[in-house]
Formats: sequence, structure tokens, C-alpha cells
Amino acid sequence: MEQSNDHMMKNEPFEEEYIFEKLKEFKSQDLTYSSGRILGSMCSEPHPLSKKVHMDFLESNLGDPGLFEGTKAIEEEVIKMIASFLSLDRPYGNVVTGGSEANIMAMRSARNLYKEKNGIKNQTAESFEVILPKSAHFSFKKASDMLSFKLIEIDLDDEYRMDVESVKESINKNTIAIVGVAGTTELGIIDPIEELSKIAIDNDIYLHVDAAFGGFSIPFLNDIGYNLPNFDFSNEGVSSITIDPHKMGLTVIPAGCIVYRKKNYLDLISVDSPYLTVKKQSTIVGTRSGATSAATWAMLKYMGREGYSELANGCMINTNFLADALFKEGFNLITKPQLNIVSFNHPKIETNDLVKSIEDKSWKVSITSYPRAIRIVVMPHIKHTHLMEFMRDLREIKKEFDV
Ligand code: 0PR
Repeated sequence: MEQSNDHMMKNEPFEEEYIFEKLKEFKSQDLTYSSGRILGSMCSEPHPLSKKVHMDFLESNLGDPGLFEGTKAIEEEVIKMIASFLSLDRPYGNVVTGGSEANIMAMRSARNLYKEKNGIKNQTAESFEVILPKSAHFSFKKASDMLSFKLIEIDLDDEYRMDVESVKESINKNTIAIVGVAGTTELGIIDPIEELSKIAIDNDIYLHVDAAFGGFSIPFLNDIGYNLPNFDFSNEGVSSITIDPHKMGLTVIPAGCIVYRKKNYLDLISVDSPYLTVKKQSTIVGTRSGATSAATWAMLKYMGREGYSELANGCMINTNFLADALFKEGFNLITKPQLNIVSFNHPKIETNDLVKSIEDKSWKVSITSYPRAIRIVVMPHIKHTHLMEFMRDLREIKKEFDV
């Protein structure tokens, strides 16, 4: 069984048994969701059905959909099903690799729409501007670099939402898009999309909503009476929405979705693909997985709105339990959780020191940048018992710090 490094360097064939053994060793270094120790991730353990379906479609390539017409039909149904809970009857869009790709596609559409409207043929790079909240995900920094537009970062109000007055003041003739977030990465806050929509209509500007995280919770929580703000296409100014099945949708990675109100937004970013079975392609990725579309389709059918309501509600119950427990122990909650994210710090312990002590007890948390705090994303793999253990450890840590 044991084969030498020499052998490896020559890249001679190995026995299957050795390969599995080696990979098992690598995998043993990974954390598992089921341990409950991953507290700072927006991904979770995929549902077994999603894994099974994914395996059945591994060879399918949506980069050349004429070869995989059945899978292409699945992708279209996924976009339709998702759009139905975003209040849009005739959607256009794709299942993509995640929120980053979806956001980059939306920004490309917005820029090209602006160019079309203004008769701009060449890049006038430095003059394009996108208005977005300070809380927006870093994928917009990538988009800005790739597409050459300036980011106009808007301050947040007292509730960490994008400040609407500042948005109005920042609009000028170079504005190509406004971005609002429904479920911010650090705090899970929902921006005032209804107001942004009015501003977008009044100024004839493209409005993109990044609901990568919140999109798979907000509609289902509202079904059961949560009364969260409306972020969807029923706001006439919303041009596109990012929404990720691989976050709260329980599907395998990589599954994100971009949903557009108009076909033109997709056409504006299509390039000729002469030697494929279709003559145009709009996604950033060329050869792309059909398996994630199939797995997402299966999960949407299997869970239904009710299943996703139950899932999101379970996470919210755990979120509120954690927030209350932290508050009782004297921690500062940055904000009352709107979705399943709790961010906190301690008035007498430096956040970095607190993180170190938490990590010494084998928990993985993440740190927010504004304001600086510890962030816990209460995903479906985090159970009540894990949170009880976590609180026990926090009480010990407090003792160590003498507070
Ligand atoms: N938009 C929002 C609002 C997001 O929160 C994220 C990711 C994205 C877009 C980009 O999505 P993709 O990562 O699918 O391209 N937010 C998390 C983050 O960056 C993703 C994450 C997932 C982080 C798992 C950690 C982790 O373990 O914080």
C-alpha cells in the first residue's frame, strides 16, 4: 500500500485503494458542519437528496445546452420557481456558481444598458459609478475592478440600512446602477428596497438587489407572519435579484441564481458562441454544471414553500435563543437580528482577544468589519445543543477575563 514520494513525483499510476486512503487523510483535516463548530459560514450541509441528484447529473454541461436539452429545461424551471417567490411571472436568468457570479452578471447588464441608452460605444471607464451600501459584499469590488466602474459607498443609518437620502444625493449622470442588499453579509439586514425602487424609477436607473443570503428566507418567513420588508420584483424599479440556493436552499455548492425582469438585460451581456449548439452565451463561466440546477430543482420540489418556511423558522428560533442568551450574559448585540445572523461583542473584552479564546475552544466564528464584532450565522447545521455548549464556553471565557 505505502508508495514512495518518488513514485508520486514520477506521476505513475496509483492503486485506487491508495488514492481513497490519501484523500481520506486530506478530508480528515476539514471541519464538518455536523460538528456544529462552523459558526461563521453561510453554507451548510447539503440535503441528502440534493447530493444524490447532483451525482446523477455530473456529466451535464449547460455551457452547451443543445447537448443537454433536458437539463436546460430544468434550469429554466428553477429560474421560474425561484422567480415565483420573488413575485415575477416571466423571469429570465441562470443558475450560476454563486452570489459573486450573479452580482458580476448584474453589474455587467447595468453597465451595458447604460452604454446602450447613452450611445456609448467604447469604455469610458473611470466615469461609470455604482451606488451601493457600505455593507455590500466584496464581490462588488471584484465587479468594479473587472468592469471598470467606481464604487460610491453609502453610509448606513442607525439600523445599519443603506441611508436613502445619501443615495438620492449621490446620483449623477454617471450612475449606472444602485445596489441594495436583502440580508447583508455581516448583519443580515434588509435595505429599504421599496424606497430604492422609487428612486430608481424616478431617475431611470438600474436597481439590483443582492438577496444571495436573504432570498431563500425572507419570502418563507413572511409566509408565516414575520412581516419582513419587501425586497422583490413587486417593486417595479427592481431590475434583477441575486439569490443563492447554496446558502439557505440546502443545495450543493456551487449554486447561485441571477433573476432578471427583462430579457434584454441578459441579451446585453451575451457574446457570440459560434461553434456551440446555441449561438449566444451570457454567463461568465463557459462550461458549467448542470448538476447544480438539477439538485436545486429537486430541493425546490421536495421542500416546497412550507418546507423552506419551517427551515428558516427553525434557524430564527435558534437565532433568537442565542441573541437572548448573549444579552443575558452581558454581551452587546450589534442589532436585533432580522435574519439568522447574530453579531456581538463585549464591552470589557477586546474583540480579537475574545475571538482567540473562542477559537481556542475549537469554535470557528467570523469577525465583522463594521462595526467590529463577532458574527454567528445560525445555519441549519447549528442545533440548539451546539448553542448551549457555545454559551457554556463563553461563560468560562468571561471568567478567564474576570468579567
Ligand atoms: N452577496 C452576499 C450578500 C453574500 O453574503 C455573499 C457571500 C455573496 C454575495 C457572494 O456569494 P458567493 O460566495 O456564493 O459567491 N457571503 C459569505 C461571505 O463571503 C459567503 C460565505 C460562505 C462565507 C461560506 C464563509 C463561508 O464559510 O461571508
